[in-house]
Amino acid sequence: MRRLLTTMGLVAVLLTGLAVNAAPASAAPPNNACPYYHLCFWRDTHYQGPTRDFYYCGFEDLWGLPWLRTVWGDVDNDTSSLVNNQTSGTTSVFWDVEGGRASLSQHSYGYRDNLVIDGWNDRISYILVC
Ligand SMILES: [Ca+2]
Repeated sequence: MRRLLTTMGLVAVLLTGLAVNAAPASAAPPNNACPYYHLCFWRDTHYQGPTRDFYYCGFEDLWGLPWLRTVWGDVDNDTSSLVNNQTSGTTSVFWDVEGGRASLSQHSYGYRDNLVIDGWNDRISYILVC
């Protein structure tokens, strides 16, 4: 038992050290920011600004697709944060056609609060939902 407690103490110290040295964790979205079974995009980082969400699995071309509740701008090359709250265990894929067809993926449940940090700010043009 004493050995187990010592081991647990060592693990706790190591985890504490990791937490101090790790990069700032991505901030989770507010509750209900993205409904279950949806993939949600925001124009700005940290889930701010106009939004758009995708319910159906499949391919989407974002060119010309307007942000909701705004009078101008479209989703193409403008997404700065996202939440994947699609069916658990699925993965959505995002492409930047201007950037040499690079792709980024995000499993569900998961989120990216700041695509600037990921090197993906305002780059997503095509998506495969789920
Ligand atoms: Ca943006």
